[in-house]
Amino acid sequence: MVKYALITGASSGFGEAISEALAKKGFGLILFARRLERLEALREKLLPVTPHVYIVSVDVQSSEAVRNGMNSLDEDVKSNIDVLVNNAGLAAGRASIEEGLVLDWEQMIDTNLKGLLYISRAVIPFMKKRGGGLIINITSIAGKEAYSQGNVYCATKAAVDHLTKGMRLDLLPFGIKVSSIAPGAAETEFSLVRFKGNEAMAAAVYEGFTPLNAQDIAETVVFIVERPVHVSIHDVVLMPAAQASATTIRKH
Ligand code: NDP
Ligand code: 8X3
Repeated sequence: MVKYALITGASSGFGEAISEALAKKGFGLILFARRLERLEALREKLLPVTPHVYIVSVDVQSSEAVRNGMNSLDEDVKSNIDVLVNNAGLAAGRASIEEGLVLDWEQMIDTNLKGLLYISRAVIPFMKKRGGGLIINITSIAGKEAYSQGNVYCATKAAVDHLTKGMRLDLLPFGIKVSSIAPGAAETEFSLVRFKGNEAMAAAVYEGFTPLNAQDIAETVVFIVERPVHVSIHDVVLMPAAQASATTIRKH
């Protein structure tokens, strides 16, 4: 029987790298993101590794879209979800609290926090039924430390950090392990999204030091997934060697 990993935000960055890494470890994949053409390209790329790839265009901000996405999957696929990676997320803008755009706030809260809740609520009953599973929430160093003009993004990630602890308590009786990974600066499409397509501003974030890359996070996911049943990794803070805190970076 194929075991499945459901990965949100699989169309780019960490999610794409995690999908590839888990496929190589023998998992079937259920991949959620809004951009279907990206998911189609990833499924094509993964075909030599596994034929068991289900792609669904889902905007996790909508509880109805999440429900429909789950309903579109065969029962025997949903019933074998062993790993859920709650990765979909974004920072929208960087502004002082009184100047932030309400639409940006809503998108971050609806995606990073509420989206993660909707997905978890949809998947957990299947894990309960099969008697176990593993949930990995992608948080951030921004959830451990607030930084200037990061306010709402930092708050959503701090909320997910705390939510991870609550989920772990609630899911303990069902043998479902809950982990989080809090990365520091990693070069993906994250900054391009944050700065709304401004390539120069995005590139400036990673100038003068070596940031993490998506592969670093994927390898950490694989490490957590491969622990024996009796071991649970609660939280990993994964930083570039050049970054000592959210805002302290040694540049060369
Ligand atoms: P990317 O922008 O490269 O990837 C983000 C992914 O999230 C995309 O696949 C995107 O897919 C998906 N996504 C965004 N909004 C939605 C939505 N409403 N519904 C479904 N999917 C959505 O960034 P990263 O890979 O870097 O980010 C992944 C996670 O890691 C995020 O939660 C981010 O906050 C976190 N993180 C990133 C760090 C970094 O420095 N890069 C550091 C710490 C944490 P699509 O647009 O197709 O929907
Ligand atoms: C992404 C890393 O430091 O830009 O979560 O917030 S940071």
